[in-house]
Amino acid sequence: MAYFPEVKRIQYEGRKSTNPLAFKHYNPSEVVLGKTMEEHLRFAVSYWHTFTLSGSDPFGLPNMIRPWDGYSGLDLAKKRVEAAFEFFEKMGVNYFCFHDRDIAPEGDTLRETNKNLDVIVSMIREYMKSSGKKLLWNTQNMFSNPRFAHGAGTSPEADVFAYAAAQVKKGLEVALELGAENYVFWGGREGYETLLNTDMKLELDNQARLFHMACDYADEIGFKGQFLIEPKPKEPTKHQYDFDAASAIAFLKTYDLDKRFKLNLEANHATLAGHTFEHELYVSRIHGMLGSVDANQGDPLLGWDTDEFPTDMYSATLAMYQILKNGGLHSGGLNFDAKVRRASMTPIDLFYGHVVGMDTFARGLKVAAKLVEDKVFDQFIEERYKSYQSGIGQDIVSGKATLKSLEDYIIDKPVTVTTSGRQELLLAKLNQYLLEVE
Ligand code: XUL
Ligand code: CO
Repeated sequence: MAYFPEVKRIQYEGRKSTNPLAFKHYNPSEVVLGKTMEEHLRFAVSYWHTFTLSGSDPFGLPNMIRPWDGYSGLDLAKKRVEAAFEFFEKMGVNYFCFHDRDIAPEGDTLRETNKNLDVIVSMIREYMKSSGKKLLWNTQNMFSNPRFAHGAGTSPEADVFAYAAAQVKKGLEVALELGAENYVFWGGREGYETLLNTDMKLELDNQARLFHMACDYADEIGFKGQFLIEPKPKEPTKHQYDFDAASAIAFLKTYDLDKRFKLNLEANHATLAGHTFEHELYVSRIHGMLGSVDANQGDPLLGWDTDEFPTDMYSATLAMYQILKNGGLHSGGLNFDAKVRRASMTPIDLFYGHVVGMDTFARGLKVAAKLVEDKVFDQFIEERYKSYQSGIGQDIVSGKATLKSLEDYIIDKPVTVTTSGRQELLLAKLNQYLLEVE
């Protein structure tokens, strides 16, 4: 059965195409800087936004019109799997991502829930085998169920911690079975609402204990995927512990987890933290921790996680620039943690959303590659820091200089700064590349 009969396989038709169901920039086999676009971009579909969520929000009831409407329980879960693999095929996307609860319904006990999960996981495994589609990452939903109201790994209740641990254990078994290339932890409610009732030190220690248990269990069962933490500053809690890349890295280093984890950076989480997307990618990259990306965007006028499909070419270009500087995403990819707007309720909107997201990043890749190739910013940056390559600057970076030696050097020397940072010039160059790169 075709769940999306109105759509054929989306093809690349080039910049001049007027077909809304065709790529204008994403040409999977086109080679950019020695790799195909498909290899660079490693797009993934988010199971939750595309197949599970219903359009409900705090003010409105479910309203999405979906070909699996009318089914429930495991039957619904099965229909969604069938539809999902048709969608991946038609979109030409090779990867997908899910939370455990996206793919199968919960039962009354964890044992029952795991049984439901097993049914759907074996179905997914068969579909993966026949289609060649791959799991970029899976994760556990430890934020929706009422038991996680105070957090999961950071819950004040030991039974909730135990439940979370068992859920992670099962998640890792699923990851192993489906050959997940990464395994994600997003701390949905791992944070606090008020310090008046919170033992932050115990919560952070416990969170780290859970992560260490996950590493140990992965070793025990032979799961080799990359562990990722996905930072987010707030929502649903007022303050989340993995606030941004810098705080997640500090946490990982404090608890001796930095060799096992990298980060999954999401554009809309970056902006919620008051950073640009490229800032978060840059911070992770220079610490060797840029693992994967949740490609979406927020709305500058709204203060929450709107998870829109990425259409901002400026941001996508600067993101791809950081990714290229990282030597690519390695086992990571670009996961569309993005949903169509509530008013875009028809199935075909799911295709429009992915087409524009993929084209935005494909175009970003092309422009970023040219910026890298032409060393547009590198040359300027090298020149800007030239004073550290010789003389006193070299003494500073080599560790030879001391406060005393620097005082001796500078005490009688007048210091003025007259070299421009040339920001306007550099932004003009960026615009020129954005508009003119073929
Ligand atoms: C929530 C969010 C999650 C994670 C996975 O803001 O981004 O969907 O990507 O749990
Ligand atoms: Co995300």
